[in-house]
Amino acid sequence: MIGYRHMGKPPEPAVDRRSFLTGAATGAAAALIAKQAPAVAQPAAAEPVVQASDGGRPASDFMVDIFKSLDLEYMFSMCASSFMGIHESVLNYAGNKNPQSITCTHEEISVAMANGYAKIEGKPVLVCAHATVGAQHAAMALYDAWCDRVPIYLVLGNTNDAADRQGEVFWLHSAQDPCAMLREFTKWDDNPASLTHFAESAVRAYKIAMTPPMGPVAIVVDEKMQEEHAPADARIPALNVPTPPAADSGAIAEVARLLVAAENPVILASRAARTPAGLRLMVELAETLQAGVVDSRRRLNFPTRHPLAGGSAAEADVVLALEAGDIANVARQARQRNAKVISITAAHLFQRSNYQDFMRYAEVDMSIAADAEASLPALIEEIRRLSTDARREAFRQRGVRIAEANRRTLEQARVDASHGWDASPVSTARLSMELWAALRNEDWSYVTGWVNWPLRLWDFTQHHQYIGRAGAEGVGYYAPASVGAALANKKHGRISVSIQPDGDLMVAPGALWTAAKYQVPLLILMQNNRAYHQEVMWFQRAALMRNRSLDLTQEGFGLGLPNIDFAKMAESLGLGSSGPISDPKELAAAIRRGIGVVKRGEPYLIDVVTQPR
Ligand SMILES: Cc1ncc(C[n+]2csc(CCOP(=O)(O)OP(=O)(O)O)c2C)c(N)n1
Repeated sequence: MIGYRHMGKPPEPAVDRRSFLTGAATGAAAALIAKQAPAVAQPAAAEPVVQASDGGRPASDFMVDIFKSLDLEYMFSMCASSFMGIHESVLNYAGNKNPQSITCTHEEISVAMANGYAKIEGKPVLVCAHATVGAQHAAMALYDAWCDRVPIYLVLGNTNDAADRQGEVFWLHSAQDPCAMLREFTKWDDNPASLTHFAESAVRAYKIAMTPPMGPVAIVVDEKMQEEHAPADARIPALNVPTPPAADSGAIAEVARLLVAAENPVILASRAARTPAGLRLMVELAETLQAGVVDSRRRLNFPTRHPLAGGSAAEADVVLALEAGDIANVARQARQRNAKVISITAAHLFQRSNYQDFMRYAEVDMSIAADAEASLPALIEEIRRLSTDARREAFRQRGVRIAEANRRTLEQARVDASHGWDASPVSTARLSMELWAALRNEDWSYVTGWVNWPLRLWDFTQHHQYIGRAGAEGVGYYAPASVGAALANKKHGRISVSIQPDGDLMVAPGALWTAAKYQVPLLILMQNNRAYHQEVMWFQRAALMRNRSLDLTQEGFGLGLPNIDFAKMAESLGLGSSGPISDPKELAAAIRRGIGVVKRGEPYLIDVVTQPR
């Protein structure tokens, strides 16, 4: 098979449909293949297993029309014969636009990139992968998306019919039920038996992925079906994404009553703001009540420097938990002091058994199975309706107290950040603040990083400025997710930045090449601590508890000796780069240079050798 990258324009005369199916080529195509073919024995051409079409368009063109109707902007994939019909239609029928094919060097990268994209754009791209092997590579990134409620739209090519499998590799790469291994952490999957079935399932899959709680879906597309003839009257079903489920009016009235009467209500949020509108609603809710917001930031749920950003559930008399994850401890402690806990989450509407991201059972006082963001408008209105002048005055005084406490917390964070300011290797606080100094007047988006200084000290005000972490904390997420998010940010003209852990980048460094190839404007600052530091800490804890030597920290946990030269690595993958930088005084100039490159529309990597965290 010839690679499209090498082909440029399709050879003339093009491979005819029949010979394409049998593996034989004619004319210029045959010459080109002969020139490029590896000198290994090729399987004998099989008999045609699909009749040439009668002149109608290939079914995969129709499939691509479906993807267009779903407004899937990109197709992320590592190429494979099992979805070659679709891929060819994307390139030659759709003109490589909506979806545009983006080459990824690993299916885990395809899915993690789709994850980052979805968290910025609020919708999926098309991800195509080779059944069995592709699904296996994609699995961890899908699990990240599952735990993080991110819509991923995965299409797995497969040769369903044993009689169509042309040799050993087809058998190895096909399965009876390719989605089986993904089923525990996908919301829905299907293996359509006809084109009509495919059309319905493709639209249904989008609908299911986008209905809160959002999540990954997978559809198998039969390799042979892609080569069928699409009937002229083939119809694309109309998409109708359901309105997200909102809390009913009785529940809203009771929640509002409790919150208005509370002396010290606190709002907990983890994935409450699904959209920019959700962030605005969160601000409206907090300001209406003058209640503090504790944001565990699986998304940006609240502006980080808002006077009400912060608080403590441990002192609250009413806790309102909005898509808040693990609240079992909060609920138990609240129960002990007669405080009330209200939980609103769409998680109740869809759960599976084996992978237990639902965490400990929380004994809350009100459990509302609804999407938090969709429930906020009615809740805010009801709080306003119930608030008397006297209550509003009490809210105002509370707001002043909370703002003062949060101002002190911010001051403390500034003091904490100054420790080791001139240290070499560079402190992660210095790294973060040098980056912030260069960014603060730009339109920016912090697309990755688990260093928490930016969230403590930068002024995040907009939903797209932060996308949260890996849902399942799987190492290997950050680099590709940041590339996907930066690709989504590109058309908005935003500067995407990431603080990239070294261990994470080593899982999927191919993401850098994709960033370079498609000119993704992303500034990557390495948090190169030359170790899997999280696990170093676990090792130290284990050894200390056993009163044994700590000297082995570099064995199995270190990423130094040999030190990885990330600047050279980036350069070899097509990115501009600087470093390694160990002297903090060199940082500002390198960051300015990097931002200049990113503003030209290209990625840039600065290797910064840092303190562990
Ligand atoms: C796929 C996977 N394998 C192993 C782990 C265990 N683990 C958690 S953190 C970590 C180290 C990550 O190192 P790095 O990305 O360099 O960040 P650092 O801890 O050094 O800040 C590892 C290996 C994991 N979370 N995911």
